[in-house]
Amino acid sequence: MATATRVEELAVLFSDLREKSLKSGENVDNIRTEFLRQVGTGRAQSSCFNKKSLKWFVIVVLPVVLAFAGYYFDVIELLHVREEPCLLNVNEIFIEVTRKRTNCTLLCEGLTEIPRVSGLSKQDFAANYAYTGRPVVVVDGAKNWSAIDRFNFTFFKELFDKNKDAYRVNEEECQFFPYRTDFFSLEQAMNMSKERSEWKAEPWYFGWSNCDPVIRQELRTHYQLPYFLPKQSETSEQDWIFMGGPGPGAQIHIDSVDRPSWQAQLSGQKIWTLIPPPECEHVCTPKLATTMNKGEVIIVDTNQWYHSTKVLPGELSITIGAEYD
Ligand SMILES: O=C(O)CCC(=O)C(=O)O
Ligand SMILES: [Fe+2]
Repeated sequence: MATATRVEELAVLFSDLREKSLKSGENVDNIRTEFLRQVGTGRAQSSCFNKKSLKWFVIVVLPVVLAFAGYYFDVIELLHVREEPCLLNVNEIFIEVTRKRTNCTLLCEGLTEIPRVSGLSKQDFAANYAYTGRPVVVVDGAKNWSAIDRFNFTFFKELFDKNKDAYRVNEEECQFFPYRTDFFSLEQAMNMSKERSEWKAEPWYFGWSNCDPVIRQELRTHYQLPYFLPKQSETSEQDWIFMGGPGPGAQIHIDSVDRPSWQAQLSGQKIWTLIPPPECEHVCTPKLATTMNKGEVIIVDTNQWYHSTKVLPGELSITIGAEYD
């Protein structure tokens, strides 16, 4: 069966499953909570089915799916996914099945482009963007942060060289996304050849969340909570850093994290493309895109928008971000 047809069939099957679960009164929150308890919250990672994910898929997730799906669809179809290991990502399947329904009016009605604003007051932010899911770029969001001058590949490498233990902490407690590279860990990525780090060898783009307190403290001396976020707005303990040169960044995906996020562009330029969830297709503009320049902050609810990124020619793109309350 052609890959595209298989993907379409699976999309229909999962969409069906989701609808039927909802209609039969199943509590999506429970499925979601159980799923997140088993695998940990996180951004969708572009990994394929591997031995580990297959193990928990078979032991934990499959019974849950079977319980809810029952005889609604042919399970064999699902198992076929293994024959083409990169066809679907197990995280993404379950994010889609358990994703909460979106309020499309709030999310995107009348939205034809991502607004670019400056001098955004806390009140304006809270009323129009913070919890509506409406994306916005705050062009002066990271103005005057020393991170803009300080953060580059060498800065991060030296920081980790001084705190080697942080690699272990991050590996055990946080996430690393290699995207299209062959890196399997942050430590390996940070130890790439000088030539490659200077963008003179194979291209790279990767991201990670930081769980190490020493690294966190050092990073936070170079940036603040964006000024338009309420003071009590708890910025997550985990900072997310995405770094890489011109070319593809994150492929299109949707996340299952607890809260919406902000992300500041500290170096280079990156295009964000946002696609509304399928249930909002009749209300939303089909695709929104914006170019992030140095010093700008984007607000996106990555749980509601499918999103992808692409670095423009020029400087290395470096961003930092976090979830907010
Ligand atoms: O910045 C990127 O390239 C991807 C960011 C992302 O996927 C996220 O923040 O959820
Ligand atoms: Fe994401």
